[in-house]
Amino acid sequence: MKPELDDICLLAKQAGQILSAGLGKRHQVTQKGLQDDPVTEIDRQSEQFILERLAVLAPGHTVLTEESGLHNGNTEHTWYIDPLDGTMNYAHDIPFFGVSIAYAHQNQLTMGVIYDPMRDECFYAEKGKGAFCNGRPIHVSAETNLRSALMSTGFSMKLVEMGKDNFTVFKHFMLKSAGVRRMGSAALQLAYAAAGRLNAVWQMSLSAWDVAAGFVIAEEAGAVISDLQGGPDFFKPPYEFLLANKELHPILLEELKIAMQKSESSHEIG
Ligand code: 2AM
Ligand code: CA
Repeated sequence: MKPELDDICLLAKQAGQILSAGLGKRHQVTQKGLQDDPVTEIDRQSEQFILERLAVLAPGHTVLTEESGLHNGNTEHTWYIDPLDGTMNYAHDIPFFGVSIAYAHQNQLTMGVIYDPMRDECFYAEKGKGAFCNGRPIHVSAETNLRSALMSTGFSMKLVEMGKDNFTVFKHFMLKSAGVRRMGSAALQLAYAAAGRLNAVWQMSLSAWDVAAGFVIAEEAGAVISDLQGGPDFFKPPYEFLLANKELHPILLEELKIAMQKSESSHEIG
């Protein structure tokens, strides 16, 4: 049995209240290996709460969470949980972070919820039923001109480890678009693209829990998502993707190819 979307929205909101209640307090910030991958006690409290509720709402399902990893269960039903997306912002009292919860049935992402507790905005979607924010339908933007497009991306130390270079691509799009944001919450940037606030997003390396809910919501809002070569296999490691409306997506893909060639040739010189 799968839970209702309303139940998942309520769960994300309750977890979000744990985050907002803890904001501004002193946190025990520890690093999970890489220097830009912090975790606080609030990440763990939010995750514990979600796991306890899911055990009731979705007993026996498989759950993958950021902080405690894989909880084996029925593989027909899989949940992807980020209990606090944007931990670096959170640990610095920057009020831009959220909770991200996604559900996949037979390995197909079918429900996604992203909740921003600071603005009380709940973004949600179920496959085939449209995307919404607080009850209002949301859509990707209609922007077709790269020069006017506001974009967003992220950088992670993992990229350095993987020998990938997002700086060349970042510079390329900075010069060609209306600007590129680095918002610090991968999930909320996807929700913002779904709501038409951002015109495009690309990332070179994330994790399943960062993107699963955002992919469902953005696709239901009309987004075209591909891997960085334009292929359909974007929900798999390293979770690299390009997301935009259907007019802008092919334009960005061409630019991305040019930028990535520049990046490769700069490596050859360097
Ligand atoms: P987090 O806050 O849940 O860790 C910041 O650039 C965004 O990328 C955040 O959504 C953050 O998620 C995610 N992020 C940062 N470092 C990461 C890493 N090493 N692996 C996966 N996601 C990461
Ligand atoms: Ca997190």
